[in-house]
Amino acid sequence: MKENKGMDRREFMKRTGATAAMLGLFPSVFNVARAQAKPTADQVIKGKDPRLIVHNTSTGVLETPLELLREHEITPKELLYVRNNQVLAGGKTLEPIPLKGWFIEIVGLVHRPAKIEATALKEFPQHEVTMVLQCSGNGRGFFAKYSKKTSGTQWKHGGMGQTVWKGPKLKDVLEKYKVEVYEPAAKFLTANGRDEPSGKKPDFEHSLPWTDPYVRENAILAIEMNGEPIPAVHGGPVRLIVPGYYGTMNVKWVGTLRFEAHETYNYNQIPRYRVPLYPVEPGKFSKKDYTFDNSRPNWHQKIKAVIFAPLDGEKVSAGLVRVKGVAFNDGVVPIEQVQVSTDMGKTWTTAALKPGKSTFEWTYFEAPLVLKKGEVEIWVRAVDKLGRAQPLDGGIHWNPSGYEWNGADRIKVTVS
Ligand SMILES: Nc1nc2c(c(=O)[nH]1)N[C@H]1C(S)=C(S)[C@@H](COP(=O)(O)O)O[C@H]1N2
Ligand SMILES: [Mo]
Repeated sequence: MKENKGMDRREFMKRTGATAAMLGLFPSVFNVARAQAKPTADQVIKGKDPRLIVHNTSTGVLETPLELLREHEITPKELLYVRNNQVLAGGKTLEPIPLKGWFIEIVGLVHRPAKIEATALKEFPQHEVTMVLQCSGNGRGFFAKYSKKTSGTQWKHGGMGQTVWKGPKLKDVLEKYKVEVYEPAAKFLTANGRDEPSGKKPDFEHSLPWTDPYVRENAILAIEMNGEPIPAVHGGPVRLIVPGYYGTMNVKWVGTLRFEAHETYNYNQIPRYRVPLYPVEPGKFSKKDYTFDNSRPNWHQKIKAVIFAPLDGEKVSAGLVRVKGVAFNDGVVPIEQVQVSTDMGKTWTTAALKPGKSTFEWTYFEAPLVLKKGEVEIWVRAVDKLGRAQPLDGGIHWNPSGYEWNGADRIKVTVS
């Protein structure tokens, strides 16, 4: 289905304003309308909270400010960030899309290709997972602060949320329909949604490693989010969910699943959504330098901690200050420790942890600190049970598109 792109509100105001001015009609009225025309989140995606940050009005890219994100253990659909590279026709709403009439094709290196109507997914045992959904561009804006600015949406920390997904496991569906994936030839699972690019850009799709047990065992063909049919904008009626993988790999509006020997050559798999395998000099290495051998896709999420309180720039009273936030990784092992420093990393205090029910969830941390008057920097970093930690200077992982930011979180507060 091709999306009828339509004009966004600002464009509309500009054009009608221009036409009106040309004709000499009520120019003052149109000028007022033009000044007020920056659309709010609810005008970009129907049902969203107007307090979300609007990054892109045409496809719909919305960020959740931390002061709203921290209010909920499960991010409500009205507050969850949105990242659309392209949109399903009629998909810019929180309303659901019916399962009936929605088909998923399973093709490629398989013995029996299958075409399944989404209604059949309800008949399988249902698996529910609570997990962090995070854009691999989340935190991209910090590369500008610690290294060199990169292209792309300058996300702060709000390109993430905690979500609950439910549906049958992909492996159960494959078994029931006797699909029989040819192994070991089939090394990648490529998912393509029914959304289509509006312009000349290549279609959005991604390949995941079928050799990874976290894909084979945990992949879900989700039909519910947060206990309801998936809102259209979040990929309903069926979304591929792979806990622990970056949001981009959780392909929305799933229409086709292909088993293949090679990663897709699609523009969104290479050079987009990749990072170099070795450190590169900021500004010297560019997107066109990526090959399949010198880079990898945004698959497993890197370990990260984000401070929810106090917030950057906040004024706090001297004395006891509770530093709070969340830490998470790819869910392969639990978070082992979250450490907090107020002396630029010379000494560290260990925070108390409250893990989630599964390793794919946020682990909450809290550290009581005694702060003296003045400007104070608070640094936080997480370490997991595999010893994977956050770099104190996240800028060391600079990459041309600014993916996978995971530097120690550093905020400044004024203590008075
Ligand atoms: N079909 C499709 N799936 C997609 C995308 C898309 O544009 N089309 N965007 C991806 C990206 S980059 C992210 S971060 C997440 C965002 O999910 P959300 O909008 O539900 O928060 O969806 C991913 N899945
Ligand atoms: Mo993303």
